[in-house]
Amino acid sequence: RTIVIATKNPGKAREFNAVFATEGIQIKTLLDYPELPRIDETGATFEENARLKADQIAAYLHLPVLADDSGLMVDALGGRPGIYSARFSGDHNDAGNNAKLLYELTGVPAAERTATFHTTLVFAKPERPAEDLVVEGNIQGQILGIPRGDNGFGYDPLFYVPALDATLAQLTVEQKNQISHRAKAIEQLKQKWRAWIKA
Ligand code: ITT
Ligand code: NA
Repeated sequence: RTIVIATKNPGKAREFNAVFATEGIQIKTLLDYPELPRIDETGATFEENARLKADQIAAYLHLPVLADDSGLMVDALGGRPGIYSARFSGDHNDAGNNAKLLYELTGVPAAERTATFHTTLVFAKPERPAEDLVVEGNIQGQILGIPRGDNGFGYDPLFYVPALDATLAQLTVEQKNQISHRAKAIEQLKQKWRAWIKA
């Protein structure tokens, strides 16, 4: 069985691979299909953006496609960057996005630096596009003033999880996959798949 993950983000690809490898499901990503056109994320919500990615790639490849749209909501920033997390600093660049986040939170005390990381997943089957599956997952944390850890990607070095006394970048991919926003969404998806296969 092959599923295409509609992502060009190697960090996401690594996490999906680590989960699905143990399930006997083979993963491809858009990194395996460099000829596909870019999908413009013009939606107003995570779900709309994930659906844009899933439906367009499923139509191109005629394969089942799972799309991930994720983002960081920082309470002190009124929920920003949210759906604009990938482009927060103006271009799609982790270092720039993290620098922008630190700058915007200058002087905000630790107790007020609470944040939520969110993932929405949309699973689309090319033969039944109206019957896609939508799931989501969240994790609460705090935005540090100084990055910690070298694992993960994106905002992980700044996203501190108090219960673990670690940032997401201080976890192995297996540890992150026990607790993350993305892992929770994937768990929901697996449950829906089970119900769907039985139906
Ligand atoms: P695709 O659309 O190709 O999947 P993307 O990186 O553009 O890749 P998003 O639109 O979901 O993905 O953007 C989310 C932003 O948040 C982007 O800057 C990511 O690097 C970052 N991000 C997503 N998941 C993350 C995670 O688990 N930990 C840290 N940062 C994450
Ligand atoms: Na996005």
